[in-house]
Amino acid sequence: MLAARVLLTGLAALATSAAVSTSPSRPAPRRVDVVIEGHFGSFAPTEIKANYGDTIHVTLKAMDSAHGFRVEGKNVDITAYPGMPAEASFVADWQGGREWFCTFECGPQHGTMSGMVVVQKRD
Ligand SMILES: [Cu+2]
Repeated sequence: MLAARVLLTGLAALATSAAVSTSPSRPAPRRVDVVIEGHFGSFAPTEIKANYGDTIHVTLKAMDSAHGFRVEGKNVDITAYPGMPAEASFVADWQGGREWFCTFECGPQHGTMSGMVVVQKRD
C-alpha cells in the first residue's frame, strides 16, 4: 500500500515537471525522427509534422522497388533500395505545408507518390 502511494506521488511529480519543461507556447527545437515506407503507389505515413526550427531526420525504406524522397524547395533528394534504406536530415525553416515526392521511376503509380511536411509556427 505504502509502495503504491509512493509510486503515485512520484508519478504526479514527474507529470508536473514534464508540464513545466514542455511549455506548449514555446517548445524547444528538437529532432523529429520519421521512418517512411515507400510502397508501390504510396508512402506510409504521408505526413510529417514538426515545429519551426526542428531538425527532421528521415529514414526512407523501400518496401518493394526503389523509391525516392525529395522535399519541394529543399536540398533533400535521397533514394532507397530494398534492403538499403536512405537517410537525410533537414531543418524545418518554413511554415505551412511542403510536398515531398518520389524521385525514382518506380512504376505506373509513381506519379501518385507524395506526402506533406507540415511545419507549425513557433510562437
Ligand atoms: Cu516512384
